[in-house]
Amino acid sequence: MFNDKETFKKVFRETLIGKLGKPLEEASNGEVYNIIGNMIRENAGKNWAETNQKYKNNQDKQVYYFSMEFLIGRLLGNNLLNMGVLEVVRDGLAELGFDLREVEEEESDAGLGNGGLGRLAACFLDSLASLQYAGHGCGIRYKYGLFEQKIVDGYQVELPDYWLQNDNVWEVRREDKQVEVRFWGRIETREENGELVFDHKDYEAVRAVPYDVPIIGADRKHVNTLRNWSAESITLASRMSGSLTGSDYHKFLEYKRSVESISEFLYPDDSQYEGKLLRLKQQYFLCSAGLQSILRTFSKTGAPIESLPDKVALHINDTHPTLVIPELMRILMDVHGIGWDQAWSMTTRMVSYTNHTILSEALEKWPMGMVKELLPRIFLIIEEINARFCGELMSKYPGDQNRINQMAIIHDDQVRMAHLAIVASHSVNGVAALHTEILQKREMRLFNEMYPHRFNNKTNGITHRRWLLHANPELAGLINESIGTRWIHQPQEMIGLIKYCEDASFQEQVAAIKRRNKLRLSEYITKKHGIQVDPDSIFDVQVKRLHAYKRQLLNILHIMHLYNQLKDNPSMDMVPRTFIFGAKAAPSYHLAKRIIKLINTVADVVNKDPDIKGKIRIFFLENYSVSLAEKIIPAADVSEQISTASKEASGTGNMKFMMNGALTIGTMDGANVEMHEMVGDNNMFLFGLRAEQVLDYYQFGGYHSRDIYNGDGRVKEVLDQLVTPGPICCNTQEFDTLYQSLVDNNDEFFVLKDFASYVETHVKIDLAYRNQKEWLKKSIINIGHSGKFSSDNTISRYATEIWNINPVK
Ligand code: GL9
Repeated sequence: MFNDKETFKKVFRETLIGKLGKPLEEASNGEVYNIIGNMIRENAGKNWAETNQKYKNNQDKQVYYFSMEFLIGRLLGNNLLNMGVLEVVRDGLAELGFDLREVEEEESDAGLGNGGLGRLAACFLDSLASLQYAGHGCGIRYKYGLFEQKIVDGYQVELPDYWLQNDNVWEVRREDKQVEVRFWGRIETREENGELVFDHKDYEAVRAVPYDVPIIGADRKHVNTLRNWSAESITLASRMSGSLTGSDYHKFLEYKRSVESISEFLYPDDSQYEGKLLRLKQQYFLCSAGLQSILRTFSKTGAPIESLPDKVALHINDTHPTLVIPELMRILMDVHGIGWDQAWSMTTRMVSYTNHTILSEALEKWPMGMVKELLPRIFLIIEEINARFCGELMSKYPGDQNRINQMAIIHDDQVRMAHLAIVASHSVNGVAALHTEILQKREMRLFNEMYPHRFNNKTNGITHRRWLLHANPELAGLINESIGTRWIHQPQEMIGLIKYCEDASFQEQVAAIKRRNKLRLSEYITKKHGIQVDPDSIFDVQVKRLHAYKRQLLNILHIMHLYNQLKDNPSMDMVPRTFIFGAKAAPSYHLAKRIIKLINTVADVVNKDPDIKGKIRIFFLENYSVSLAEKIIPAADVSEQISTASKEASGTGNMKFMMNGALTIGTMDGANVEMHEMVGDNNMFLFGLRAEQVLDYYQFGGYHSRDIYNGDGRVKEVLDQLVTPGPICCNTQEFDTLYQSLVDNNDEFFVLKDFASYVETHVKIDLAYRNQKEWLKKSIINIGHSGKFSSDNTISRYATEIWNINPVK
């Protein structure tokens, strides 16, 4: 391993020449990326093997985090950081004439996730490895990740994300670890020694081949595994016995195509359930392959199967991998011959479940017939779990059929995955205090009554290694200079920064770093949009998935209002603002796509208007992704966290902005509530309805958005601009649906209701920014408190309170 610059240069040069057969000077950034990536993976290989050996010897309990999404992003920078060689490589490369930042740009993002849920899984993997827990990821190796977004004439266009084009240096194909997953067919039962035996006949076999990615923890010693499964066909020969005919061959090709489609692409829906057969196949494929491989590893230890719950914890990230439950029951009973009661006891001791949303449209409910046909044995097991559970309900609440209907796992010919997950887990957690409270008091009240000890909160977190040390190295450096480096391992020690919040020289340095980050982002924007950006303006940022509840619409309506004010009074006194958006909309989510078009339309009008003298600029940055987030967030002054209260389960972007010194304008929603608890009214800009109020409106009515439209001239003006010919509405009916959703359909997300207080709060931001000393003080206070949101903190709690695992010695 190269621990100093000179050794690195020597090894790098030799490897490069050896592999490429040409001198260093002729290497491209892409080739440099490839060489370094391979060097790092090979170097990590030794520690990877040692970590696995350690697990084997100690027989530590291991946790497997099942998730349909791991939004990893790029790995080179973070792996260099965690290997402790980031500076060595950066400086060494510079001396050889390469810029590490540019080299990093050569890596394609592993976009195997939609947004917060998938990114959380990736942050958790980093923390598990860094805190030296035996914790692994279990996912799918999608050939295409989340679509690439292009903006054409203001509209979103989706392109396939073929991220594996220039092969992936981080993964290792492990054919020796493949397993078989079975679909379709029928179940025959027979008796053997007085026991019922279930034979799966006429099934279709799919080969699951794992690709392992090393997850390198901080200080490089500990290396866990993210095991992503790929679906492949079994060979023609093993499928067809006897002689082949032409039609066999065609059938085989058909089969091969259908099998490979299982790991072909990631469903691009954000918090939206789509009852597609292929999605159900993906879910079972993940659960079955993952579990089989876990059990195989366990069997090699020679320990009795009954001790499995002491050695393995299984976590399901939302309901997507809920089939882990019946699949584990199947393996325990049908393969290991364990009886129902014991299998059930083992399963419930092993499985825990995180809920990530209360949006009803996200609830997974699979049609009974579909489950029964695709997964006949699994369906029988779910039916039995349901029957037993309903029996329990009947004896606990005799005669209360209504309650039983509400709680049943199978009802109305649908399998309710959340109910199955709750019933079979020993722990159910929400992702922020408010969200957990809503689950317990409202959404899952009946289950909470039945299992009061099962529910708990684990507020989300983010890895400060990627989101501060790597994304904002200058700020990290300043923190080191002021409070030392202990915070890197104990992020809560960032609280020590508070004592510098009024220190003039510290403030100046924070400001200078922010300005350099803003300049860097400005260059990026100017390159993409051909428009100059004022680095002294307030960078006001909303980046996240596009969703009605996240209210990008509120943001753009406010900007339209500001613009109207400036048109009326061009000399209006305001600090110039640069509004930055980034958001992907699910391809079939028409309303969300209209909002993107509106933002781009307003941007076009405003950015071209000389009257307003550049006081407002608006940019919609296309293809928001992990790597783009790493450029945007360190440059933000204002973080927009403006969801309808009660709707954003936690948010994690809010935490990343806070950690990078942006001030939040937000509602009392998700983790914003906990941010507010820490920093107080003075250091955050809160506005709008509270969750209680929103939920009461939903329950009891009493909100009439049309009254606000008629009563507030500002609201009327901007809404009319959406639908009457003018600069925004160019004789089309493009924005009619947006208008209708707000006025005719009573504004489900309270955009108009919160408009006035949002406008007012933005005025407060404008005033606050003018006092730079006060602003910087607030910013430093936010940074200081943000250590609490490190995923290291979150993961320690999962480890002790849910999984019962300890760091490996
Ligand atoms: C989400 C919630 O909406 C977020 O508030 C939360 O922070 C994350 C992680 O817990 O989970 N649930 C959900 O379905 N998504 C979330 O972001 N959506 C996507 O991941 C696209």
